[in-house]
Amino acid sequence: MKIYTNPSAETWKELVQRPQIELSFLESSVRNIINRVRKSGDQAIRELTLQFDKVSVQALQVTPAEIAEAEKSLSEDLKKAIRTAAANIEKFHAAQKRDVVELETTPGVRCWRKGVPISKVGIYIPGGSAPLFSTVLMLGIPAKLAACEEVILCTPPDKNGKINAAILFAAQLVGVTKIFKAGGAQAIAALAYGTETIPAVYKIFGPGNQYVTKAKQIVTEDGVAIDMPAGPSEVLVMADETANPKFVAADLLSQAEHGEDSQVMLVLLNENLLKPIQEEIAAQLSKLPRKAIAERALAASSVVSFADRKTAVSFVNAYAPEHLIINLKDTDTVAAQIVNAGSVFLGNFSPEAIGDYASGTNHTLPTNGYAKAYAGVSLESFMKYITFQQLTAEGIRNLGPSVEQMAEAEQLIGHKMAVRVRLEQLSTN
Ligand code: HSO
Ligand code: ZN
Repeated sequence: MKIYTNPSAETWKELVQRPQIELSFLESSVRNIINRVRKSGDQAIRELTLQFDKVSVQALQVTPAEIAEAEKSLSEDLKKAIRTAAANIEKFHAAQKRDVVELETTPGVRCWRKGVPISKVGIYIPGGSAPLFSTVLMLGIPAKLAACEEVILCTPPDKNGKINAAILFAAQLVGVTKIFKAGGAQAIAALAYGTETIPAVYKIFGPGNQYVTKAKQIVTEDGVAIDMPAGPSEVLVMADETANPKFVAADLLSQAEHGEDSQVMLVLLNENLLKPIQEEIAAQLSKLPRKAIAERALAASSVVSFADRKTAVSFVNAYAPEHLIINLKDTDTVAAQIVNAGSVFLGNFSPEAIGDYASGTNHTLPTNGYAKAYAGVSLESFMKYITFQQLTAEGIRNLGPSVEQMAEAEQLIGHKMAVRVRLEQLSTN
């Protein structure tokens, strides 16, 4: 880990910058994949699955028999744990339901806003070395609560043409409508444009590698919505002498094991903590099966130490971490000053891992500094809000003249007339 002590504000811009590894051929190869799927549908998916996932699949849709078999293969303990997590995620997201807001802005002018589900949504779950079935819960549960009619899940098959059993169990548990064996940019293209078997959706959710992320960006050109621009996962831990070095090290490592490109940042308010934390990292790292990945992520990460708390908080807000863990003697005071973060974990007993799986909050969060302007996935991400209005004769009499004035000033006489014809009729009655 690189160490910076009281870095001056001019250097922050560089310190908060996440490494950008945009491959030059990325865009053209992703566009090429998308075009193939648009042209040849399922056949293109099969060919690309053979090319990238090294497996030949005939039926793209997962069958009820495959789901039943997956359920049977899982231990009761794991199923129970998944149900516990699902119940908390459901509780937290159900509480985000909003009533219709209705009010009279001017006497006789009634306006209201109603939330309606996005009827067709797609969930992408990456494959790879750690198939994240927890993400199925994080996206499938709010989709169900929002009452989306079609929830389509795509995930790449393994070398045997199978899908991870826990992914299938979680998908079934949360009521995903259809599951398809398709991964990468080709899955995003299928969800955006549809194929013979994979239905097109209006909004696509879920994490993925650079190809998936680029594909999600490209399909937005055609009006398909996406959850948010995604990058590698991140954590920033703030610690002072009240933090437990063992816990801090474990939290940093739990993030680092996600991938070599994971972003790990330690902000210290007491430099004496550095040594014990480093010792803990070394001791715990040696026991991790994903040691090599975590090691590489840590090598690219930083420790920033500040003598002044206010400056430290400003730095954290400038970094805008996806996950923020605060282990300070004045955790609550500092937490109240955080304005840019995806999700915040307070005190020594609130590891990010709990939020990743089971506390109830969503783990699909803005990375790469996007927390300055974006929020994590919530129930609202699966809804849209339609506004309505109805005016009585009294309403248009009250508000019409203001609109006539404004329309005339914008030189839009047609607008003025839409009001005038009504006011004239009312004055003749
Ligand atoms: N930390 C990841 C979520 C996750 N962790 C899933 C474990 N499984 C992004 O928030
Ligand atoms: Zn995680």
